[in-house]
Amino acid sequence: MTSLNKARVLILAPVMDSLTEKLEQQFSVEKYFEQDDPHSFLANKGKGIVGLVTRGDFGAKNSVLELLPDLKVISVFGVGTDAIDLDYTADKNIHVEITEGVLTDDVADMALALLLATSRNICQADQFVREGKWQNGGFPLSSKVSGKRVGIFGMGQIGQAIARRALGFDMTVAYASNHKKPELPYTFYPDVKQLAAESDVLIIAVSGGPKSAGIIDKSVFNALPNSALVINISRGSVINQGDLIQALTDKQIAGAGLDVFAEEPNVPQELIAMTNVVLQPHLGSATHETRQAMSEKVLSNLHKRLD
Ligand code: 8YV
Repeated sequence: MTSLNKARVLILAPVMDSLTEKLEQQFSVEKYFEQDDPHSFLANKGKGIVGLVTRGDFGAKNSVLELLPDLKVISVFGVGTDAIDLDYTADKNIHVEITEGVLTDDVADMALALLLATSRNICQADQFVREGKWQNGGFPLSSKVSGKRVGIFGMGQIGQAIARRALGFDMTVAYASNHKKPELPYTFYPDVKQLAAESDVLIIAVSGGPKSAGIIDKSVFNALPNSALVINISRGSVINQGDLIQALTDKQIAGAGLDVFAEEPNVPQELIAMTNVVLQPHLGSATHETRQAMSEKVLSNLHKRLD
């Protein structure tokens, strides 16, 4: 295909270089984020763009989509569609495709890594050794993970992968979600507060977006035991971040492991100052293998709708 008859695709936010290269080979690519005046660029050249590539955390604003009258597909590098108005895209017949399936394991692994790191004080103990403090005595005891009760909020693919891993640690698994999944052998609670009351660890694995925004608030932190840990690998928006900071400050919960935040990449100073909190810069799916698989899926999802 010559560049003249290649489908026109807009990259909204930077993605991996190797993916950008492949997109440039297979499509006629324009980059929104490199434009001096992105609005005028789209107002002049938006017509004829049929594919859009964006990241799960970045999404696509309606103000951008309105300038793409011929758009057929948004290919998301990720599984989150919370930053896309799905009513709008449905109304305009724009397909929204995600990198489903390929990042489940990594995100579930991250949930367990955060759980282990938080319970067993892995980061603090690493620091202790590096700072030469071991010479002066041992490190304080931590909390056991195996055998504890894990409550998983959200039982989609990622929630189920976390549950399978937790079983490997002899944990008791319960969950809260919109619907009971009768095929799963775990205890179901229709309400996350009930789940919290019965959990030593609460792992947030629900999708982001308006329906889940701020659900994990002070009423949930009140319901959790004071020894509980909260792990979030989903979206920062699901937790009321102010309530979380208060619950940690008041020792209503024992610690938190967070891969996602309300306003990334900004992390509140209060969380940074807490030693019982493990922080990650949204790395759930960030392995070579998975990012490669996600890239391939972004490309195949575009071809599925544009060829
Ligand atoms: C990615 C994500 O980190 O899948 C998602 O929705 O948030 C993550 O897997 C993100 O899309 C890439 O920046």
